[in-house]
Amino acid sequence: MKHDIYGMEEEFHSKGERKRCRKERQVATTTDRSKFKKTDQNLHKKKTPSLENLKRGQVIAILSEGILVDCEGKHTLCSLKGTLKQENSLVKNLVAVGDFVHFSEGGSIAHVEERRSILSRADNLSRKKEQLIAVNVDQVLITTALCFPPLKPSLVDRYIIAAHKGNMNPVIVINKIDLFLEATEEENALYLEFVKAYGEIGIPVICVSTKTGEGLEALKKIMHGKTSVFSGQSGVGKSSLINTLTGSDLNVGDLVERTNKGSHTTTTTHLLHVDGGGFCIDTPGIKSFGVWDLSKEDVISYFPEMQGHCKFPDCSHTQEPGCGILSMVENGGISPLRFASYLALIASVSQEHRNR
Ligand SMILES: Nc1nc2c(ncn2[C@@H]2O[C@H](COP(=O)(O)OP(=O)(O)O)[C@@H](O)[C@H]2O)c(=O)[nH]1
Ligand SMILES: [Mg+2]
Ligand SMILES: [Zn+2]
Repeated sequence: MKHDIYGMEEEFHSKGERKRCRKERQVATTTDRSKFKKTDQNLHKKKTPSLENLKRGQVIAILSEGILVDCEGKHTLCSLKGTLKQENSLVKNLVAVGDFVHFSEGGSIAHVEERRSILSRADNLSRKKEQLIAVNVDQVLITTALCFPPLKPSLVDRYIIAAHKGNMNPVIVINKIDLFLEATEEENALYLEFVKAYGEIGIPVICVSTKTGEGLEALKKIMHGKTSVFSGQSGVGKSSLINTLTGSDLNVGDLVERTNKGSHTTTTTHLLHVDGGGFCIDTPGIKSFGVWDLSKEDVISYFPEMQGHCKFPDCSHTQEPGCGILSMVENGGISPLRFASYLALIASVSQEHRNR
């Protein structure tokens, strides 16, 4: 598996395993009510929602009017039941596209099923809340453009970390490769270096163009039978790609012509069928992407190519003389793009700590 070359799979599972055990213990203690009085037991019973007479469906869009749920092809506009709303204060939105929910005839969601994967980010404003982008997804298609807007490796690395943390595979999609002839020398050099750097760490990179159709078959193949979420900056061509691949009619924005600021044509997240099997999710462009719940110590674990190369136990690998990682960067053994991302992440995580 591609993932293994990256060296993350094993670590990921062991972390997941630990989490699962912890969760099981928690569940065991909260459900062991034997030491409580009978009245207390009855109270507890009332809180557990009964799923009788409820329909099961999947959230396919979050609209301003409500939560759109698909149940065997029939769409129902739903809302969250009051009791659900108070449950978890650390999460900004309790339901996300991809969620399997149980709802009443009138459209009241009483239960959200456990998720197998979660793509989330730190909420823009407070950074103290987790914002769910999409759930129950197999892979994150981290979408970028060769240029317009410029390729941003540090943003790609944040998405890679979020994908691994949330139990999904990252795949990089570079769109607009038809612009190679129009791009500047620097832009093309960055593009070629980028493809090499991520190829070396074992993350699939697919170069495509919705204009010429190049690479679309390879993208289709990787999406086949899976649920994929297209994420990345606004204007890279996520909606254009999805329209081309699914024949849907999502709004496409003209980044340069419409406004100077960059348009945000996609404002809601949508889940769509892929021909021949699978689903894909379009997401709105976001201005900044902060990885949720990432500590300074965690950062290095997402850079497997840097591990085991520094002999100092307390080294930050940012400036220390004699640091093995710094000398590898100097000798070209570690990609300067990846190392720049590492530095940027360490700096932003330290900053967030100070702001707390
Ligand atoms: N040159 C070029 N432009 C593209 C390509 N794909 C999309 N675009 C343009 O990029 C702009 C943004 O596309 P859109 O799909 O709205 O991007 P999104 O914000 O990521 O959903 C639109 O003007 C598209 O026509 C491509 O492969 N090549
Ligand atoms: Mg869009
Ligand atoms: Zn070091």
